[in-house]
Amino acid sequence: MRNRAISEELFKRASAVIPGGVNSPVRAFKAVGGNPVFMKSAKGPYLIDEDGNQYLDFINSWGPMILGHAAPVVVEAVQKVLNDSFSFGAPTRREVEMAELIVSIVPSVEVVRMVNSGTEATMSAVRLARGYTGKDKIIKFEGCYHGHGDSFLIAAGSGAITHGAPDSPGVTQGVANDTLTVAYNDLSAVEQSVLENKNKIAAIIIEPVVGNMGCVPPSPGFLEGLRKICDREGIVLIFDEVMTGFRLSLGGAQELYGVRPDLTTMGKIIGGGMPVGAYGGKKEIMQQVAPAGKVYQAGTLSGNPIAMAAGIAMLTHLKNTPSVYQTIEKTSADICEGILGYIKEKNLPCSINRVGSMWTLFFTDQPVIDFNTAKTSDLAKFGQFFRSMLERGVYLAPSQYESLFVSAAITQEQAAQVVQAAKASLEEVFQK
Ligand code: HOZ
Repeated sequence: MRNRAISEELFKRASAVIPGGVNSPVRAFKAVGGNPVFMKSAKGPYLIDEDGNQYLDFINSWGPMILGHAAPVVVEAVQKVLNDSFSFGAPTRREVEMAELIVSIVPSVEVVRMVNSGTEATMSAVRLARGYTGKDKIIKFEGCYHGHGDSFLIAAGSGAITHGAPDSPGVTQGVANDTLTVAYNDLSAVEQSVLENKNKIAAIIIEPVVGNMGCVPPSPGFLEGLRKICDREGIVLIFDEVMTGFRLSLGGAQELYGVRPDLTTMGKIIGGGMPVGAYGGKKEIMQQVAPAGKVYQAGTLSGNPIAMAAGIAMLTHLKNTPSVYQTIEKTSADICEGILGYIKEKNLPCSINRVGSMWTLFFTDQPVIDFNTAKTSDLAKFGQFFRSMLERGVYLAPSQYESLFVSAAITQEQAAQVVQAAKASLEEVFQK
């Protein structure tokens, strides 16, 4: 057993002054057993904890660290601007450069507004869709998670389901009434909901590839079908690309699947690890945002100059280095095929979903296509697997209902080590 005495001590102190000892529920180990590990530093593919233990990282800050930790290109860009002050509350050149960069990369985005997190982006995009259409209701998909805005904490995935509150207390009935939920990948359920709420739906918001009930890809034709329904009914289609943007391809899931949403929400990679989000889309809709239009949205730190420097460096690097996407695809494929080979050989009740560098090993033999099938997973076995991998120096998301993220910093040799660790852990879990 690894020594984590300092982590244990910090968790004890944290629990006295921070709810649950963590500043975001997904960091807690409640669902997998044990206490969270406190990290001290990270470099490339490795996290190093307060006790000096080293882990190959498959969370990568829940997505942003696509190049691995402390990527020199991002570190240098931040170092260069640190002495120019941290915030102005006035426009800066870097915000213009960032907006131009995003518009040049994300296929459907003509105009973009910077915010500070993915949650802010999704809340703002939905308000905009309501202001633009003059309608109130939204459709979201069961198990999708779009940050912690009230409208989205209905049948929510990620930490909400992990900690047993997919419908959070504190969300008013009025807000809940305006959020309609349907099963992911079920186009006829969407048609039915739209029919029952004719001319009342402002937006359909979706993770085009879900990360928040574990990784779940869209069925062929599903995203295209949503596009058609939205066009026919005058509904704003919002792709939440906070996780998938700049990851599944440079232009995100919308580029990968060739479906253009009306609005896109972004976060994670866009800030290179700094707190950055953005929402953007068709000019006609985005021009409704204040002060161009009347839909109000604001932020003291929006477009923060240090965060913009990190984001510009990250996006510029990705734009100029297509090999990043080849690398993470190959590493992810090698790892998943290696583990899947073992699952088949031993006939284990497990399955893997993968799209590019997002993947989840589910402890169920059912194909996971939506929230209900994700929930057939054996959570106790997942917990055992998680703890075993942690002991073997591999840091996974402490929940079955999360996607893992692969960075370009992982070498072929390290990928092979992860496969070996997974085989040994599966052997332990199933005692075969
Ligand atoms: N939304 C991410 C997990 N699926 C990470 C952010 C968080 O909830 O802390």
